[in-house]
Amino acid sequence: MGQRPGDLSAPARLAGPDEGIGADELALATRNHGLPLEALRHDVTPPGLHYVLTHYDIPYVPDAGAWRLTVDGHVRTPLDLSLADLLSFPQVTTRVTLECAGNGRALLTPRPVSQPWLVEAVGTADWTGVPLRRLLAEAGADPAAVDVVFTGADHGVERGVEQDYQRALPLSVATGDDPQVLVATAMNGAPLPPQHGRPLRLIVPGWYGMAQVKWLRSVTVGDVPFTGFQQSVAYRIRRTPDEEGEPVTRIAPRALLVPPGFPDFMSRTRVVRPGPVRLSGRAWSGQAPVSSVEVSTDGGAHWEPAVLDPVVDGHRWAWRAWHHTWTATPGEHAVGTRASDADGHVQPLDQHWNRGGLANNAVCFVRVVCVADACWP
Ligand SMILES: Nc1nc2c(c(=O)[nH]1)N[C@H]1C(S)=C(S)[C@@H](COP(=O)(O)O)O[C@H]1N2
Ligand SMILES: [Mo]
Repeated sequence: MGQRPGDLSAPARLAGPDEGIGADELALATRNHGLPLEALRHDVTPPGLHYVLTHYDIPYVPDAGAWRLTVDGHVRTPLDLSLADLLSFPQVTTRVTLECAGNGRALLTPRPVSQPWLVEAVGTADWTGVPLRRLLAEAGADPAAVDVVFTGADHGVERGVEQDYQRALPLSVATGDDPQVLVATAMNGAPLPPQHGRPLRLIVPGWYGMAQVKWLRSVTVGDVPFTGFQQSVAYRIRRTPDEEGEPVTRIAPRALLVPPGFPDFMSRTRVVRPGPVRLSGRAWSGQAPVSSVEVSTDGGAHWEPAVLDPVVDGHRWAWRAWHHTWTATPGEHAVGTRASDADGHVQPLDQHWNRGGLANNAVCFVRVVCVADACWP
């Protein structure tokens, strides 16, 4: 008997009580990098600093001109489009904060063994492309259809299932205008870089990363619910292995801090001087607009309101800046922030643990040591 792809995958598992990050997790972490948190200072994340997550390999696309995007399934007229065809439609640019649903996973106890994100799986870009609803209207999607399935050009095996990366959206979301879903061909005014989906990707503002299908090659309108691996096995909130679980959809609120002062190389502990320290950062939610940000410098015992900057130029799907002045006193401090949104969602202090380590938006604290003077050996 030959080996089958299914034999290659280890089953999903949780790390043991004192089990450190394994070589398998490290291999994923070096491929899938986060946003260096000091880059939270930028409204739009500079090239190369946006987080990256790719399940399999980044496809090699030497000639974007040869790429085809098909729109088929339950449609009146199937489409077969080149990049040039897509660029002939009216283009829309939307500033969007993307966050991986696994952000915060490695902070959970027990830790689900997977891409071990701390809190840095986030970034903001200006995405330009054709509204998906325009393409679905052009093809004449059946209004009675259920799901629209998006297929990427990347291929792999995951937990024993060989697959193309595929995700679906309900037809109402795919054709909706709040948010307006884009088939994006540009990131920050330039063609998409290979790691972000060259030459085409889906952008679903407000939804977690798994919905943002990169290297998009087909859009298929279906009359039955999509049950592919990334929809019905992965990306579901489950506490036990056997339950059906809730699907992961929109981004829960989160605020993050630009690490104050300067870091210790290994521990990343921050060092500040006594006196006023300007704390700043970003906050976002895909569920409703962010309504407030609070800051604690004592590990969550007391909270003070931060100043939340206005939404910039109508960019409602992008993170917002906040700031707060803290008077630091010598000693050790645990500095954290939490966001609330207009629908009453507040970042929890306790983890909402689930087996996939998904949508963990628990507040996290940064260790800050305040010392009066430099005193180096
Ligand atoms: N084709 C394809 N699209 C994909 C993925 C993938 O592995 N293959 N990963 C998804 C996940 S889980 C995330 S978090 C986002 C990351 O987008 P980025 O790398 O541009 O930040 O892409 C999504 N789109
Ligand atoms: Mo992700």
